[in-house]
Amino acid sequence: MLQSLLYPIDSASRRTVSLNGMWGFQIDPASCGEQDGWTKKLPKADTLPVPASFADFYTDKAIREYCGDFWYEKDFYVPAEWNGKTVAVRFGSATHVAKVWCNGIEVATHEGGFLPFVADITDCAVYGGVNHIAIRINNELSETRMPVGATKTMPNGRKRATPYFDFYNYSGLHRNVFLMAMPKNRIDDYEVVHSLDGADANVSYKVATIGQGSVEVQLLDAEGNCVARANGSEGILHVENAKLWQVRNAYLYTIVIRLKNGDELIDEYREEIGIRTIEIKGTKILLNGKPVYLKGFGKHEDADIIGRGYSAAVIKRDFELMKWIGANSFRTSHYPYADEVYQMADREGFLVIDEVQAVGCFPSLMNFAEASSGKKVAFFAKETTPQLKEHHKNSIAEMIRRDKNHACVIAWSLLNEPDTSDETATPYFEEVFAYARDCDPQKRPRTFALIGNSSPSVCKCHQVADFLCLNRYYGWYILGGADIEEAEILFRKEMDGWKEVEPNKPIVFSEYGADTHSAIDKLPSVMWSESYQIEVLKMVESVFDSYDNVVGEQVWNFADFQTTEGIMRVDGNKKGIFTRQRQPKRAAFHLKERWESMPNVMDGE
Ligand code: CKU
Repeated sequence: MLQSLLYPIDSASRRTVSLNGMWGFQIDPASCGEQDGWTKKLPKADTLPVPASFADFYTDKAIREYCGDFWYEKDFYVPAEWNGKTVAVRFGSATHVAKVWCNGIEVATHEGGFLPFVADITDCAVYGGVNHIAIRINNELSETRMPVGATKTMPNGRKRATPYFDFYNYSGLHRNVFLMAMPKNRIDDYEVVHSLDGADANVSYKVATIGQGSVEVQLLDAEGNCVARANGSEGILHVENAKLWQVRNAYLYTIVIRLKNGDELIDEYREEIGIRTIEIKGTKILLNGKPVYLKGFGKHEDADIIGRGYSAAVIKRDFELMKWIGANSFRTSHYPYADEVYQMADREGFLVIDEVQAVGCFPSLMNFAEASSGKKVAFFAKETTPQLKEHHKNSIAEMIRRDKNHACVIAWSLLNEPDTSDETATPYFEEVFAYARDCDPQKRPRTFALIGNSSPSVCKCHQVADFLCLNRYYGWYILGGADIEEAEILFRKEMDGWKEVEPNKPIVFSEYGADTHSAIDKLPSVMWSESYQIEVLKMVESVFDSYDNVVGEQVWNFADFQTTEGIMRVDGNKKGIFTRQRQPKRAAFHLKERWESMPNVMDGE
């Protein structure tokens, strides 16, 4: 397997072919496929579109809810002239565990359903002929992998995934699949770190290469003019009068990296990058030295029919809605998103809190509900913890390797709503947070989203975070409906507590909101009605506005989304400000008014 997660491109030396489209698909409940030769051909394949989740195409509940091994396969052509190059297939993701064969030969394995991996098929490809790729995926949940959950076996022998998290366990080939050809000696990876020098900027870069050659780097402005150049695998690009990447006002340069042997070009890689700095000072988050206020959403990759599948159309619509409403940020709750989402965020100037799929670190099927009960559990002191931590760290390394050069990524969220009530969590957090710092050349701020019961007096881990992300449901899970006034009192009490415990740390609200059925409205309001959603927003906003250490609000959720069925959910989570079809609820107009009246960059600093 190849380590580099550079996005596939075409250049003077590289070719990329999309393998999206119809693939063969077959479930393998008996896990017999590998020994029965499915690696070469699926015996009874259906055809399914890639990218997409398989669940919502079918009318049969047993397939929608299928848990276990399943296979995808596709034939594709490798041109004769690629002989002598490194040829690989890059899967944008496979949920959750995958093994890949090319022409019957094993070429890759991968764990973690939300990050890319690259199968090297150089040695088993047929050049100038048709090739076959097969991937076996497993979507079972366990406590040794993330997102965390369990898999139970029903009396009829069928397996059922029981997530410890509040989103549907969508599975399949969710993202773009690319066939790529690259030179054997090549650019393997690169990193950039920005600093400002008056009106100028310095972009220090490092390029990792495979094989011999000399490195030349250029920075082009948006018109294609070269504004800085440097030689060597490490160096500094000095940019005079740099046009900075600003929130909702992004300027993108193109970095062009060439690997050469004398005058001969060996490899060329290019990518758009934004120049900006990000740091935390006291209770402020500073972008290019100026305090920013985050306005936006916790999101999901989730839509009708395609499930968690990548759709350029859905992403485009989401960004248009986020721009319309005056948002400037989002959290990739609860997993790293498709590469193309970050590319669009770079272009549109959105601030992204990039979250790894460390969700469900709470031993309960309804973790998000039970956790608020204050029940004492020690999730990070289990027998499974060492294995889970290994997987967690691997996923962090992969996420940062993939996303480190995106200007939009301003912070890493390393866990969502873990159990922080027991001391045994502290060393786990310390290790994982230090590891993320080591992985990131830009040393971005690190955080995790704190569940309701991780209060100032209970939480044993908040000190490791560079800023706090609070998920708070005052007015919904806590004292909803006619009790909302009391909810506000409790909320303010908690905020006073944070002022004492963490007086010098910024707080971002990474979740708040109320389930709202777009068909229900009532005067006066009741819970679940559109009026009540607005009331909850107004109540929590009045609290945000009274504390100057609050530097952001990301409402839960951007849109209604699918969850496991159950008594807590009405065909999914309905906390969307937009419906699942991406149309506004009434609360959207309230947020638009509020957010458009607030500056992206705070005044008076
Ligand atoms: C959301 C206690 C809050 C847990 N949080 C996590 C998120 O994944 C859920 O969808 C709450 C909710 O709506 O309950």
